Amino acid sequence: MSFTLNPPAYIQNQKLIDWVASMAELTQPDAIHWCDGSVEEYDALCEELVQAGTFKRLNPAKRANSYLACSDPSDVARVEDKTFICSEKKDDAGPTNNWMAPDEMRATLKPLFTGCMRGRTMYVIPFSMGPLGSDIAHIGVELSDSAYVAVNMKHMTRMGKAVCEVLGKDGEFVPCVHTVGAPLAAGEKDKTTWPCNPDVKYIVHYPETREIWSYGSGYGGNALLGKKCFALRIASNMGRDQGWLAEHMLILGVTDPNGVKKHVAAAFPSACGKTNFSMLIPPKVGFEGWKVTTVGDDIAWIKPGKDGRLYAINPEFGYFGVAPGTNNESNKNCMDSLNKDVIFTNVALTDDGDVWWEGMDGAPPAHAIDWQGNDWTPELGKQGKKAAHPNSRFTVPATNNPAIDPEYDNPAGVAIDAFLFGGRRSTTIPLVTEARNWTQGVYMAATMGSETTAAAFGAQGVVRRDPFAMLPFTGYNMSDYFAHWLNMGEKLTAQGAKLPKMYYVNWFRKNAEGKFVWPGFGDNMRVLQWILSRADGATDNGAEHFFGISPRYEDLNWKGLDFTPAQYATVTAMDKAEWQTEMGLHAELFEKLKDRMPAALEAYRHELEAKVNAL
Ligand code: TSX
Ligand code: MN
Repeated sequence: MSFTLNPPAYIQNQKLIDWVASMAELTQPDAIHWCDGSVEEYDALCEELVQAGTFKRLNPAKRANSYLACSDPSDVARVEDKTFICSEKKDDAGPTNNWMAPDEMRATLKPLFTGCMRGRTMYVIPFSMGPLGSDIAHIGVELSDSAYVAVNMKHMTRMGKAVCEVLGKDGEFVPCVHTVGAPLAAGEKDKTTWPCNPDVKYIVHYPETREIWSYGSGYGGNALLGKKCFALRIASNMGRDQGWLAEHMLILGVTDPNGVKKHVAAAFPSACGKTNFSMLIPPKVGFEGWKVTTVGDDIAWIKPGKDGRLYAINPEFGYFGVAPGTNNESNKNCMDSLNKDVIFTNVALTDDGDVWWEGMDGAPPAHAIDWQGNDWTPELGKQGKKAAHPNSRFTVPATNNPAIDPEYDNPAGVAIDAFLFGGRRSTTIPLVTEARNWTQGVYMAATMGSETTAAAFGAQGVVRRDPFAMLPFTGYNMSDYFAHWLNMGEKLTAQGAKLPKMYYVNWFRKNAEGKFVWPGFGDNMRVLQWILSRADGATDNGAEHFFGISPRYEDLNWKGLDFTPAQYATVTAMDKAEWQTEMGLHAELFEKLKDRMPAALEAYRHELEAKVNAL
């Protein structure tokens, strides 16, 4: 080998050292860089990326300590059709995942990974998902030949030396190997500022051996392996085996004027405004003294405590959020988080060295460089040409959020009082419904659907089922995942624990003219207030219907908002014909998942169907 392994003295874990040695032998990098997670290291790597042309340094007077990277046009999103769950048995991956036998996948990947890091540096990136040393947290180590990945991992996770100290001599870690899949011949230089493999991509998970192998992409969830790959796909397997939950949920805290604080965890499919909801600012009028704080915007790891309550941590340390549509109206706290220390990917560059994206406040700039390096003007914008890619992103530490929850780094997590589930539905699903019990809540989450928005992802306005917002992220059989949720409920109930209540919400009902009726955003606080009153034991502020319990008009706080009972009727109406269609779609989903579908859910589906038909 042309390099020396040379691990720093603070790395005491022989298993880690041996694994890095064997992976270096396989991938044959020119050098190995053990990331310590320091600011000096971050600055040096960013400078290297600037020199390589991958990063543009933004104008420090506009965006302090911030950079813009623009990717290869072929490498702009997660690649779900190249994402595999390689369990020994196909049925354990289930009908919603791509599957290949582990032996076959290993044979496929072996030649691809052999020499894949030639001409590049292998970064050894130790990271903790969750507060250091928390007994809900877990450690991973990512090997990557991308400095872009290393600096993004510093924002997105707790990364570096301190993690190695927690790992100690015999701590366990999830091994994650990532390559852009673009080895260089001796003396060859990159011809592009975003090396990747436009033709071959694999995002591979071995759930039984808890390994992640990623080939060919440098983007987001394909490359920052702590996030979707570890914290959801592998962790969902760990949670099933160990009795906890790895969920695609935001976590927020709500403090009332008396200083009483509660916490909710909420699962929404993509394009429903999860990050916005996690940073919600309550209306000024009617909610004096109320405060919402962010624990996390994307992922929750949730574990029963000794008292039987469910405690949640955010395994991440930063936000990797979609830029377009983010502005001071939709998410002021997020905009304020983005004033410094940001890595932007695939947004537009303005002439004064700042960034811009569609849906930012104010008028668009008269001229910008679009994410592909071309001149852009508002005129081109009117013709439909986007300055920022619709999936363009910001990466920023969560500590930049002015509304970060004081408990965000508490190793014990926060106790969850309510679970929210919700998709984007222009019809059928009312504003908010409380499930009468755990099973009915699991059914609501399991049958959750959302209307597609981005034309890039197929037809618009079609309802796609996305159980628990976990369709792309459950690392095992989806029906087994439902069973795990039911089991958790049963186990905790048997221990005498009081389970969080579950709610199905929908901010996206439209009227006959196709206009959104519910104001959404900060006004969702009105729904949250009702939910928390229920979680607190209120029982006389709702009306029963076939699907659950919803607030009557007079049960919500309308102070400061002009919203009529007629408008309320449009966002809460439940139509028999619509629900018959809905039940038909539930039946389709259950047919697909029938092999291991828990009987309790199938029984409840029949019960619900009968109630709908009797309306
Ligand atoms: O994030 C959203 N939330 C949650 C906020 C806490 N969005 C944006 C979704 C795309 C990511 C929403 N869009 C929400 C919402 O509650 N509601 C809507 C629909 C909507 C859009 C615009 C308006 C109202 C509702 N306002 C006007 O038309 C003025
Ligand atoms: Mn997500």
